[in-house]
Amino acid sequence: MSDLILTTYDWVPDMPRGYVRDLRVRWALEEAGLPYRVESTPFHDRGAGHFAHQPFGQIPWLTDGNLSIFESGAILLHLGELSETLMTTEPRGRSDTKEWLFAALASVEAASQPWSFFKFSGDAEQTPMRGFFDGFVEARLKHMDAVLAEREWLAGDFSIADIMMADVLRLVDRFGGLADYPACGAYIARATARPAFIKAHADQMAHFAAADERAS
Ligand SMILES: N[C@@H](CCC(=O)N[C@@H](CS)C(=O)NCC(=O)O)C(=O)O
Repeated sequence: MSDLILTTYDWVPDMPRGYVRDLRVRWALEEAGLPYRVESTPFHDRGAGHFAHQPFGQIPWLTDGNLSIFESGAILLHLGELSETLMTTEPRGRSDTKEWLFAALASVEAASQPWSFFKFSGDAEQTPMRGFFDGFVEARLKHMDAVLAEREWLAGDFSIADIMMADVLRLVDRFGGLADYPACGAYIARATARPAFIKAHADQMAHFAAADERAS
């Protein structure tokens, strides 16, 4: 039996399927060819056992033997330590990978997540706050587009930084937010064409579809 166990919800509503953050972890595990299994925790009834692994009652978390790790960024860093396919051992490339992994979370997702909540909720009212978040995400995308126009992957070879950045940008794309940023769009297209992404995505969809079947 594998030591690596990824935990996700047993079920989620249709809307987030294909975008639930266990996908980042599945993707990395598939890229690295590391053996793992997936376990479920209840979406509706989040007990003390869940909070012991993830203090906000969220998913994903990964256990590796006696280690339990939450936060998708920390999980990807952990997997990067296990596999040169995910993070080079060369110092400059390693530093670049970490830099861009954090940039994906703290600079791009920090802007894109509140923006996507507006889209998600269908709130199209042009309030000052809405305008602020539109400008916030546009400022990040403008610079990401310039960066991605010049390189295939963020830190030399494909890495955990690309898994994170592509997954963050994918959600913006879902709501049509990349129309003016062709290099970002092309980057997502090449990242999501990778067999490891295709498998990870299909596995997540199948996981939640199986929950529907059990309930019917
Ligand atoms: N910063 C966390 C965010 C985790 C997160 O937002 N997970 C979502 C699923 S994609 C979740 O559990 N949502 C349910 C909730 O927040 O109650 C990470 O990257 O792991």
